[in-house]
Amino acid sequence: MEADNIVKKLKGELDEYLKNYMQGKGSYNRRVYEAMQYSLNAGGKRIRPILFLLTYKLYRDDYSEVMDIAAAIEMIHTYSLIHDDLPAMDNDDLRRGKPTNHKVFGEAIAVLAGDGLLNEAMNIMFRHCIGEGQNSVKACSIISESSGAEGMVGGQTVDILSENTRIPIDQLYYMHSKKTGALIKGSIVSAAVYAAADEKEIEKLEYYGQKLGLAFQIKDDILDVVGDTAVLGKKVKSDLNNNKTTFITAYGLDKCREMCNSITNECMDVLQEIKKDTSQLQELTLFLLNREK
Ligand code: GRG
Repeated sequence: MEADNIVKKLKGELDEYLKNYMQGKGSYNRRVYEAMQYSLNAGGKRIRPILFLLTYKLYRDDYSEVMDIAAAIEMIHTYSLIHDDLPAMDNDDLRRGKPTNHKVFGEAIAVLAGDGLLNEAMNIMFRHCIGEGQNSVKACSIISESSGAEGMVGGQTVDILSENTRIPIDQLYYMHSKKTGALIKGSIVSAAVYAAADEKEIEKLEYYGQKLGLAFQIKDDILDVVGDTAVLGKKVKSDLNNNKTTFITAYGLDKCREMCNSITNECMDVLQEIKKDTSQLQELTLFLLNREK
């Protein structure tokens, strides 16, 4: 219960930070900020920055000193959703319960809004690192790499190339470990590195991040089949309609539910091995397993 309140508090603080961040920015270019704000403030769960802040909080009390990096992570995630929804990619009309960015602002501005968010995230991280020590640079480099061609962009590339084909299981795991998993794992590991956790604990958190990313994706595939558009805020059966190989097409719904449970248990086990109070991360892990959106 207490942990739940902390997660809510962090989400509230992130929402506030992100809402204020773009306020009053721009002149002739104001439209791109409007498009960036539109998606940024459309009601995301803020899972990745919350994971970053909770991990940082295992080792350091004052998480407000890294709130800007947490916001940068959410900007990267939001950019990826805007681009993923474009007609050239998944061609979706609904995201976070609202018309997708290109439906409101047009394709050209939506592309630019995504680019703008990614660049703004990098600006924030560079500014943060000026005058800080090596750990801040290492942490921001982990976040940047997890978003790039060896991370999220790489996974999305495989996803796009896999439409209308049945891909082998190892390629499915590769795709998701990069597309969804990399930024989730990166959010956790970067925070531990920044907070100077010891090597053994960073390894455990890396394992936790990897497993959590996998459970998150399997759950996402389950929700795509059994979820409710009104609750999810996005179209369901999108994978089926785009003729994609998913964990559901590979293993079936029941097995996926079983896998989601057992991988979540692995997450809980490794969190319990860490000699810090991981109760807030444990709560969040269970919340992700049981989420309906
Ligand atoms: C365009 C480079 C590029 C990458 C896109 C994230 C992504 C890669 C695509 C989204 C497609 C998708 C539905 C992936 C499944 C997992 C996922 C990332 C779900 C959305 O994240 P949530 O549930 O969303 O955290 P909110 O809206 O709560 O932030």
